[in-house]
Amino acid sequence: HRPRVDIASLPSRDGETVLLRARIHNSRAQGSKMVFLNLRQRIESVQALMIVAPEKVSKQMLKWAAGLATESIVLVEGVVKKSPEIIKSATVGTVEVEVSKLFLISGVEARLPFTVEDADRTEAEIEASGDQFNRVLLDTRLNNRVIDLRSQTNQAIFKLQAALGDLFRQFLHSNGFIEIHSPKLQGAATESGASVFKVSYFKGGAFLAQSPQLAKQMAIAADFERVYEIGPVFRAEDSNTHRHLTEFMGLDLEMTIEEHYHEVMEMLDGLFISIFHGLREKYKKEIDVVNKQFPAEEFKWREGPDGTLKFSFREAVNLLVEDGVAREDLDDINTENEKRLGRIVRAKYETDYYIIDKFPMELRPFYTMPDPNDPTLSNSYDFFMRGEEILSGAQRIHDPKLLEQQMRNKGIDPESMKGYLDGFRFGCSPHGGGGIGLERVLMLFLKLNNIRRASLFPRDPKRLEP
Ligand code: ATP
Ligand code: AMO
Repeated sequence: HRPRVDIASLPSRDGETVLLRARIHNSRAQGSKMVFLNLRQRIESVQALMIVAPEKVSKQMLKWAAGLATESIVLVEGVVKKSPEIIKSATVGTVEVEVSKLFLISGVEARLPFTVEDADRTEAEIEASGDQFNRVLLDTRLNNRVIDLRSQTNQAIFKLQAALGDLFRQFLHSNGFIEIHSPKLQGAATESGASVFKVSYFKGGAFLAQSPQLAKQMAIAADFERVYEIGPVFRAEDSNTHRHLTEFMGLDLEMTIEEHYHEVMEMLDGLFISIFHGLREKYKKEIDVVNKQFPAEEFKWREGPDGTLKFSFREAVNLLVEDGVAREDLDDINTENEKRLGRIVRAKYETDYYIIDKFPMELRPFYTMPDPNDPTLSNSYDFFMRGEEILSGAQRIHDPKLLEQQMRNKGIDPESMKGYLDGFRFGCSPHGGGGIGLERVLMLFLKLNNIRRASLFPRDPKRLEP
């Protein structure tokens, strides 16, 4: 028994007889004596050649192999040979495999809704083909997600998604954070009552957590000092947009503050910079694969003496006013103006990544710390990529009396959050944190244009399957 090898290793195996398991990406018979099988493993593929030869490959065997359905999984034994001509295409590499044996591991019983080749086709190729039916629409992809996910683009996207989570963990571990797991079944809403899913819970009801907000603050009250969580977040928002999901992956963290809430902002900034570097440096191959289908200007961020661009909410409003937006429309910055701001910032400061600080208090949740110098403002911040929000965070109120008062101001009954409030009544360090949407960061880093492409099996107001 030979060990099975990966397609990626074939260029270094010239002349070897190998065994590999792969899918038939496509096949093409040439007369009755030869068949080309394009074999695929994740983002790798190789051309296999089967030729009728006495004692080795019979005519019947060739006919049977040529008739195997696209997407069948086969086990192939063959000799690796440097391709006679080096064909410059991502799907045909520098070596080919001359097949001596072929076994069917798993066949395809149903008719494919589209092929993986279709799923990977670029806009340029579709335009060139002159056939718009060659384009696989997003809904068709999501309805048949298993086939869609086999595409090179998706294999790369989800490798990058995993890398993002990994880089998040690595950075926080090296800064003394510990991972926590907070309950997703809750007795009360945390962010705002309007966007919470209610589920039946024995004789009463429960809510699905809209964020680990209360739990991560309670972990601080319990002296964990620095905590993070990667977990699902549920939002009952009927937002049918390119950037809202009803369930997404929240990357949350919370930490104590020594002197100033900017310590938290700096930690979060360091986190993003290390994620951007990690992705660009260790996953170039995957980024290039995605860029083929989703061409994008390279994501830009600033480093060096100036560091990440930071400005206040008021300065953000001024930038928009200078650009012609009416000041009356800027009590809050809506999605359209957020994007406009992204374009202004890119043109003026050459960055796709920036931080807005000091949001008006009335725009932020009850647990946000007011600015001690101006209580209409808050010690809070949002982080942006390409003009869209990826993180929201703040210093939190740790004084139980002020917290109760803010709850009442926002129409929340403090009795409904007694366990949380107790944490502060028993004493709690000054602290702050932030929450990041994993799919948003991935979508914006790669410029995928739709958050659903960054979610394995996306959930939105109209989709609960597959
Ligand atoms: P977060 O919820 O994290 O603050 P967000 O970007 O979702 O992040 P929200 O304030 O919840 O911010 O979202 C409201 C923004 O999304 C608004 O700017 C609004 O214009 C836009 N939005 C929400 N729902 C819809 C919708 N159904 N159609 C168009 N835009 C929407
Ligand atoms: P917020 O509600 O702003 O803050 O959420 C934090 C981040 O989560 C992402 N996000 C979403 N992603 C996909 N679909 C959605 N419907 C959606 N809503 C939000 C965004 C956003 O920046 N408790 C605070 C965080 C904190 O203060 O620590 C919170 O949940 O990227």
